[in-house]
Amino acid sequence: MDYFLTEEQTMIRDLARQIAEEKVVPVREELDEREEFPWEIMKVLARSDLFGLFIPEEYGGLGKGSLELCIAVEELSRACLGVSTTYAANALGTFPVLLFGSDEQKKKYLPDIAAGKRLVAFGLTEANAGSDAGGIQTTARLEGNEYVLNGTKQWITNGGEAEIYTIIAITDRSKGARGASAFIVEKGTLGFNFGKKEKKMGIRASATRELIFDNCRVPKENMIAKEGMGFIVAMKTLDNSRTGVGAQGVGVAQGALDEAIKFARERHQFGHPIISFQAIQHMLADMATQIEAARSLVYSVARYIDNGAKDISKESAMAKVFATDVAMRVTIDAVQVMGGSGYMREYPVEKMMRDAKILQIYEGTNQIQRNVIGQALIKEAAKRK
Ligand code: COS
Repeated sequence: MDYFLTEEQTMIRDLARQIAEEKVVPVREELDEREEFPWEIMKVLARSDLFGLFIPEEYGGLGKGSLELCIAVEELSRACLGVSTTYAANALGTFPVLLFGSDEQKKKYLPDIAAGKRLVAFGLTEANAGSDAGGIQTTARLEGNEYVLNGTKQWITNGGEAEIYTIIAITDRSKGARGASAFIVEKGTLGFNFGKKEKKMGIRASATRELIFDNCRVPKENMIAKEGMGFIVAMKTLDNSRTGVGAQGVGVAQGALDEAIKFARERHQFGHPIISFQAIQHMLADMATQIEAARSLVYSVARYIDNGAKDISKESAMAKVFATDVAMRVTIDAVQVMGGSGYMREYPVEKMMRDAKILQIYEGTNQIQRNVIGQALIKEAAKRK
């Protein structure tokens, strides 16, 4: 379907597609096999200005919005979700500064982020605070002109590789969700260390590590927004990034459909290419229809955000939950269409299916997304009364 992208949006799509096809596809299997962080590809993305897409021009970026970011993420995801996760998690980590940072913080950090010189990671999750984000235990205690951080963040994408970390920690436990605050912590700060690299089912090119804070002192100026606003910073950050996870779903599903169609045209059984059988055609038709519906929703929500919508929680949760459930179904079906070959590592759909699973889990499980949508429906109904 033609989404009537502008000339610039089409250029961004074509550029990201070209990088995906020329630089990502040839190495994705090896990156997955070796669980290797895609530094070379990150350098290519940096040289192509793709890290600056959503960063305002005054801070060295291209000043584009959510739709452009989604388009780039979709194209990278079509080739490799491990690579696109590294890129998208960088945006996730940047949103707290972009949405709530002071002018000084933006001036200090955004130009390097836009240039792809320094990667970013977002630290919210802990061992006992996953879906229950309000249950975090990491503390930040004010001592003179510094906050002293103690605690451990778990499963942090880009952990260890990123230079800049946006961290949510408790500054006043008695205040519940209103007692959390957000901080910028730079790699190399005394008392800030990393756990071992996690071994994952999929997205194995991306790096996932613990962040360990042991009396880590950060200057007071590194607090993002005001004390007590950390939970809001985290929720708004997730509201803004979840559409991008939806775009990852669209991308990986499209990649899997492309592979399934290619295979079905080449594979012969009973004297005919299997694509001539209605059983296969119906599966491909369902896959294609679901992908188009997911893309339409993701692009619509991205445009909604770019047009200045204030409350985007429900819509971004819808884009995330729908597109990522589609991604799981479509990648499973791509393996099915390809049969025994689909199950073999020789073909990329096996990896796509493993990779897709995380989309239903990270940045809020799909059950949490349904909770967010449900709560919004209740609020809307109460307003109408
Ligand atoms: N935007 C602004 N404010 C929000 C918000 C949002 N999207 N969501 C919640 N808030 C506010 C609420 O209005 C409430 O404010 P008050 O204290 O002033 O009433 C406060 O934050 C607490 O909200 P709530 O009571 O709904 O919090 P819960 O502890 O019930 O948790 C969920 C809400 C489950 C939605 C939240 O914990 C969540 O998103 N969990 C998933 C976390 C996640 O995505 N983790 C992924 C790891 S990061 S990659």
